[in-house]
Amino acid sequence: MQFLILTHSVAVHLQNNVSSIHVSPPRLLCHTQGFKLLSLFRVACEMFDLLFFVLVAHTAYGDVSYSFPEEMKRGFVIGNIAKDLGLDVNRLSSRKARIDTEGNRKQYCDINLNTGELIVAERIDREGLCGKKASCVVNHELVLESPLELHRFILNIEDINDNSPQFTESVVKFEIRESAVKGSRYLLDEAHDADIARNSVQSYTLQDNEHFILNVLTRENGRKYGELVLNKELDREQQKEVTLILTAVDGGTPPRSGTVAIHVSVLDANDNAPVFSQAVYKVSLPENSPLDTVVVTVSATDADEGQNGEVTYAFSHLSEIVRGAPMSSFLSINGDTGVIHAVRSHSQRVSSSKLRRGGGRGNSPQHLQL
Ligand SMILES: [Ca+2]
Ligand SMILES: [Ca+2]
Ligand SMILES: [Ca+2]
Ligand SMILES: [Ca+2]
Repeated sequence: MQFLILTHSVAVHLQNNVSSIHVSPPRLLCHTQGFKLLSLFRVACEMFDLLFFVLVAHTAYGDVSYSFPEEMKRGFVIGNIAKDLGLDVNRLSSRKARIDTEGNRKQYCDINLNTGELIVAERIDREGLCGKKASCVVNHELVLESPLELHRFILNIEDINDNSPQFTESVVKFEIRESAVKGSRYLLDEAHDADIARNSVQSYTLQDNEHFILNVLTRENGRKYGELVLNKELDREQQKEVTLILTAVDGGTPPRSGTVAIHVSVLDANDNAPVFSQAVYKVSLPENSPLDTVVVTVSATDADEGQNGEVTYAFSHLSEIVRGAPMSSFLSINGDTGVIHAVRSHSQRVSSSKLRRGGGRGNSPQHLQL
């Protein structure tokens, strides 16, 4: 048996998705000559060979990776790749050192042949390159000639907080009935931030206001969103609209934020009864007033909206007997205008007549005492 020294064998080493292909330095191979070895010895010999092969590939070149932030200017020094790979800086030019990319990918860095430094050649936008991926890795190769050497290396692009949280719309509209109870919840749009991890949306804040508080929730994927919670009931008659500003904040240093306006239109509920302009209308009528004399015009208003605020007039409980006849037989009211007429001369003999019972649209009517 003898050990032979072989040169320029090609070694390939794969580890952690990083590969380094190079012409290996001289390595020892277990070789037989002149006599037959026992098979056991041969196996041992081959194992030794394999172990040595991997060891050399790993320690002579290893895998080089560089981490640096996105958006660095051209010329930014990433690291000294010649030094890191143990290459002779003085021979970089003569060996035509150059950076190659895999496939058609853009070349993001270059090598300074005088210093061996790896420099940024092209602006790198992490969001454009990797989107929401947790790690953003770009593979490049350093190629040298005479003899041919090829070193793969990794650029690990770190996120910077260069995007603000944004809402899809600038204004979000809600219609909430004033009868909504305290604790009612209204889902809010999520804000998006193109950055990742801490640099993406971390929290929301709601402008201080009388009616709503904000509840911030986290989805299974870790994304945060909010909901409005009614904390004090609305009153359309007091305030028809509520405008709030919702702010999304990321966790960068310094933090960035984005806002959306929330417009709440308060819808009506029939929570007001008509109210007469006077609690009591006192009218004096001459005894012989003719028919259709206008006795009085009553007026009531209702603070609600639409049908809930429409007022109609009618008598109720006019059963009091006056001069042997019910009070209702003396008076009639126009349901729309509130004008009350005398329906008979007060000098006439009283007879019974029917009057409508009082009523208003919507909720219970208010009654008027004449
Ligand atoms: Ca970014
Ligand atoms: Ca951000
Ligand atoms: Ca009403
Ligand atoms: Ca109302």
